[in-house]
Amino acid sequence: MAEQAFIALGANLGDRKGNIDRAIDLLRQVDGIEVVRVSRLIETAAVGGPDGSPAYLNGAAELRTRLGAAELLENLLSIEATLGRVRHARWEPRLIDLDLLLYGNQVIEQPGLTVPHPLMHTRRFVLEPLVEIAPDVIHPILGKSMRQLLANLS
Ligand code: A4P
Ligand code: MG
Repeated sequence: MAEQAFIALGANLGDRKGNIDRAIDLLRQVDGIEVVRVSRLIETAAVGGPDGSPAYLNGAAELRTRLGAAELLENLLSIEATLGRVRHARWEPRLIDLDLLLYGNQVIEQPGLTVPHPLMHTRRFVLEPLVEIAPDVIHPILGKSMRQLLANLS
């Protein structure tokens, strides 16, 4: 019994496209994760973070997975570490950022894991790629489709 999940991919340091491609390759190698579809990558100005943060490449991917949400996030964090990400400050530039956006229609609130991702509906850099692969998927708390959420960002 597999669950459909969506993740966000972002990078604003180093070989941004290379980092994202490697993250997707590593995801494909995880037993219990199938990468169904990856959006195009778009270049976006950094939102928040230190002054002068470089532009991001952002994308989204659809997964099917037998892993639970917490286990899936652990895999995302471990792929970030494999790619050399070191955490210092919130929203600082990073080689790779993998966020769990949606896990089926589940609402999860536990230490270290909030799903849907709490800021996803406010961010164009998340919604634009997501709408390309999941326009009609409904946000389980807001009850709106990804397409509607994007349209609501004036
Ligand atoms: N965590 C809890 N829920 C989740 C979830 N659903 N997905 C915890 C991923 N992680 C989740 O994240 C901190 C902790 O959140 C994780 O250890 C995990 O246990 P982090 O990735 O270390 O911190 P962060 O990414 O700096 O902070 P945060 O709040 O995740 O920020 P965002 O939302 O990832 O934003 N501008 C552009 N243009 N493009 C971007 O991609 N990204 C950010 C970071 C800022 N500005 C950006 C972009
Ligand atoms: Mg993050």
